[in-house]
Amino acid sequence: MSSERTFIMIKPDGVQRTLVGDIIQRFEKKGLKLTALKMFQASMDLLRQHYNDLSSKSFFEDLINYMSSGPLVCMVWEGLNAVKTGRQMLGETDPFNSLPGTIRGDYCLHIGRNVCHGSDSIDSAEKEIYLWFKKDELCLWSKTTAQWLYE
Ligand code: IDP
Ligand code: MG
Repeated sequence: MSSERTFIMIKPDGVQRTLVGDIIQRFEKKGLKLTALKMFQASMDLLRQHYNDLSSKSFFEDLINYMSSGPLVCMVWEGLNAVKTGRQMLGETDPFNSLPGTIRGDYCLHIGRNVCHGSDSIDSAEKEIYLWFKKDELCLWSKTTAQWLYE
């Protein structure tokens, strides 16, 4: 069984709009394994590192202000195809293009308030996990239901 991991982060609008429980439940029900979880308000510095590849975009400073405006819920979810599965569950970057049934399709309207982040590749997932978590914040545990999730 693959142990791919992805970094999922509920943004300040997701926290304010009381979507934390629902978003966690979606990942839990899907069958992915939660291996790290923490809530805190990030510095602009950390967010600038996280969104480094977007630093030339016109919306970059607004994005950093938005993301640092309140607490975030940071998570690591593990399982088969975790990265692509996470992206499918999120929907498209612009909620308008996101199908109903996805997180962004169900819960938001505007690209600048799209409630949740998910890594876009295995490489960026590994970088993001170690940007946001210390090694000892990751929990190693076995799911007793694994035999009912994987053949
Ligand atoms: P992603 O979150 O779906 O991976 P990215 O292109 O990596 O999308 O952009 C990161 C975040 O930047 C988006 O989730 C969104 O919050 C914000 N963003 C992206 N494009 C725009 C835009 O055109 N206007 C405002 N905010 C944007
Ligand atoms: Mg992205």
